[in-house]
Amino acid sequence: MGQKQWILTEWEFRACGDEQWLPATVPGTVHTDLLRSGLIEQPFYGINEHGLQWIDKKDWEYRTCIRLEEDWSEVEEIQLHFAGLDTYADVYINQMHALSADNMFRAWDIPAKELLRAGDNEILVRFRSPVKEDLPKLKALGYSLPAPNDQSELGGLEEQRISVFARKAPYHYGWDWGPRFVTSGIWREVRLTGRNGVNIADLYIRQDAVSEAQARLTAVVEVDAPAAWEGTLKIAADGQEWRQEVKVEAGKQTLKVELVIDRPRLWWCNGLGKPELTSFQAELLSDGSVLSAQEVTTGLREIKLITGPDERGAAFYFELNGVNVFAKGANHIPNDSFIPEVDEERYRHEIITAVESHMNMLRVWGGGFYEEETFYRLCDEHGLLVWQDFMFACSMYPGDEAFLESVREEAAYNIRRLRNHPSIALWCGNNEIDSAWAHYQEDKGWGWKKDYGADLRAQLWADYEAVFHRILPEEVAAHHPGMAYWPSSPLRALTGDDNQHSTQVTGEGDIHYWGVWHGIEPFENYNVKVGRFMSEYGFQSFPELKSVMSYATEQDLELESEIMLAHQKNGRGNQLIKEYMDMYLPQPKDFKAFLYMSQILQAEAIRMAIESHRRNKPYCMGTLYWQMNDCWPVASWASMDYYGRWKALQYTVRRSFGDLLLSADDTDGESLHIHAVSDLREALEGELVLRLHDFGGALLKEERRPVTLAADSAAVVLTLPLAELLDGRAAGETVLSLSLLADGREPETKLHFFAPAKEIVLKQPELTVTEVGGSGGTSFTVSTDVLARGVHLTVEEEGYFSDNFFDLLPGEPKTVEFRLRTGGADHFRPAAPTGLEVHSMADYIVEG
Ligand code: BMA
Repeated sequence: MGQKQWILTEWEFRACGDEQWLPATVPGTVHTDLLRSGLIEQPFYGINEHGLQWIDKKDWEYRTCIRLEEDWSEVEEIQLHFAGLDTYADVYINQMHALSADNMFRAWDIPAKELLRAGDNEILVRFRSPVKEDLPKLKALGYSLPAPNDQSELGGLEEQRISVFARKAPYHYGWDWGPRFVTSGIWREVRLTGRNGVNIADLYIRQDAVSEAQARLTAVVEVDAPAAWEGTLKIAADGQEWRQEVKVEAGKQTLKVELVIDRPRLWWCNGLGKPELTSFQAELLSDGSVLSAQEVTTGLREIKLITGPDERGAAFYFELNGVNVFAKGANHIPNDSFIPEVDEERYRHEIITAVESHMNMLRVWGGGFYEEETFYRLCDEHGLLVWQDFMFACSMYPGDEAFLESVREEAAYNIRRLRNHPSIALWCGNNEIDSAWAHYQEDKGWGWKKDYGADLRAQLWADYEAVFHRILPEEVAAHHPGMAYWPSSPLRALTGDDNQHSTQVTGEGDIHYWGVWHGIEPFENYNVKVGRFMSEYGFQSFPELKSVMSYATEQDLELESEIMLAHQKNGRGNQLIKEYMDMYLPQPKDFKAFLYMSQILQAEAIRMAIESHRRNKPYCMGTLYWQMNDCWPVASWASMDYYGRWKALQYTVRRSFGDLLLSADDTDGESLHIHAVSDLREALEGELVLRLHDFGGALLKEERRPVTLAADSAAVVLTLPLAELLDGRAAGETVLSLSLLADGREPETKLHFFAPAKEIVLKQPELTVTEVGGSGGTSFTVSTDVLARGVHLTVEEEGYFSDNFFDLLPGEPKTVEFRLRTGGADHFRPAAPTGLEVHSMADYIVEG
């Protein structure tokens, strides 16, 4: 076959104008190269971020030397491929200018045959400072564009917010959970490819109609031929084969082969079935020999976004292979400020954490970047649907021709790169811009419009429409036909003439509800502010002490210390956590206890939200909390911190996202309503067991009731008047334990308290942890003598327990298993941990 390939990994770098070259890592960034050369301090430590802002004001250059043997000269075509350049880069091959790049989000190809020679060749990539490059654009525009998350002051640029001019990851400029590190560098692979003869440039398995009975597909094969060619195109999958005699002209062209597969193995998302994958091979054959071949792996499935008016507003939900999906998941942000640092293991950790938390969807949010191949492959393999934003968030963007053309290229490139992934469920134009600008309602939005006169307003909206109502949907239709496009999240309707404010909830479209947190509304509002699809809502907490100590010292351990404020990017964040804690929880005894209590608080907030969203199925058909992960160690909305350590919230999510959910609600003050939610595809017969206890474990009452849960349902299965249930007992001294028992299933359990945590008097429990015989030291039974809340098991190893941060009653011991983060392919493996300790809320709060 006529193809050879060389991945270029040996590079050096320096600041332009410096003498000395230093070793570089490619893929990588300037910041991490400076760190490895010992020239800067660890960027995430303390307030080092502030001292590293000079890096983005300099130009940097990278070079490599490649020695081409004689045989390369026989190659007809040589291509130098940059999978990603961040961002304003010029490439020189043997001092000859070969490329100017200006968009981080796309790949660049250089036809290099004429520029290379046998022997040594120098490739030099020069990056212009993104700050110096874009300041003149702001000046030329004559007015500024809103970009509230751009931390320009921290970057030494005062009010000059230039992030919107660069097609570069928005969060690099800072966000309300992220530091400002405006990177430069060769952030994805560089490849030299030599080719002879006809070649398959791209293979796309278009899914035209897929059902249990049959999959009708089209193999769309892009062929690049140096000269006219005739031969056979063969497609093979799952033991089936399709052959077509083809004739191509010189140049690029697209060939299509129709494929029909009967009774296909369907791809299902987590919870609904197995995520079956199918590989397709395409070959160009001439007299029986293979001239060029490509393989793609996809999953056969039909995914639809159902929107449009219904009797209660406008629907918004996903249908997979004809089955309605209640979306359970989170918003994903980049896993690092320095993207190339994220290896496969870290991606696996995130994706397996999502799967272990019973999620079926992640949203790749629009302020980050179009994720790496590894991310989507893992989502495919583990049955996670991906809501994919285009990379635009919380800002207005320029609309000049060059910008629009760059956006079009970027969109086409990424749609084509990702379209074979069965996980991709939706292309969404942007994050929150439609609602922030609120074009059709003077008094709505984030107040941006008032800074502009009528003409500029019209201009900015026209620029918005060009990208989000024209270019992006056109590119999706052209390259990923049949896939849904939604212009902005949140949005009420596709018309683009309506929007909302984030503390209001309507019966239409998808919703970001930030009344709790940004709007300082009480947690109880989660019970009533429920929309058709909750694509964002969230509450912050601190990471655990071990993670905090990666950026702070003992003396920094204070809520308002310089370091704690530097690692809290949402202005009032630390104060807000404290205010809400004062409302809902007992007082923590010190700052270390505050860290733990902040996690309990966050978990309680999001538990309430998730339960409320799920109780409201099918009115509400999705719940994606903000946010799954972090890009550095920080206090944020994440459920798992930068180091992948599960916060209390991750465990709560794991408990709250199962196929079956029990949820007890007594907010009307009169009755206790017990809801049962089932995401199962068949009905379930079971028994509901209710046990009323005091906190010393005495059983006050027990009741058993048969229950039937319809397939895919949410219903109140029992309502009990509170007065009768409590029978004169104090609400703050009584707890109800609920279990749903069904054959062949682990019981679904839940404790319901009748009073807020703050009003419950906790006694110091005696917690006993015993190893489960025969478990090889991996499993433990935890029991207590009095009610223990937020029982927290810690060990030295990284990993997670099958449950943690749970409430425990005397007489109802709990068995948990430790699962080690192995670093290998068997990501979480049951293992015997060391240094096991157990604590509970009583250890962390001020007594009495
Ligand atoms: C939403 C997100 C992010 C932000 C988060 C928390 O607005 O889309 O922009 O980080 O809320 O404020």
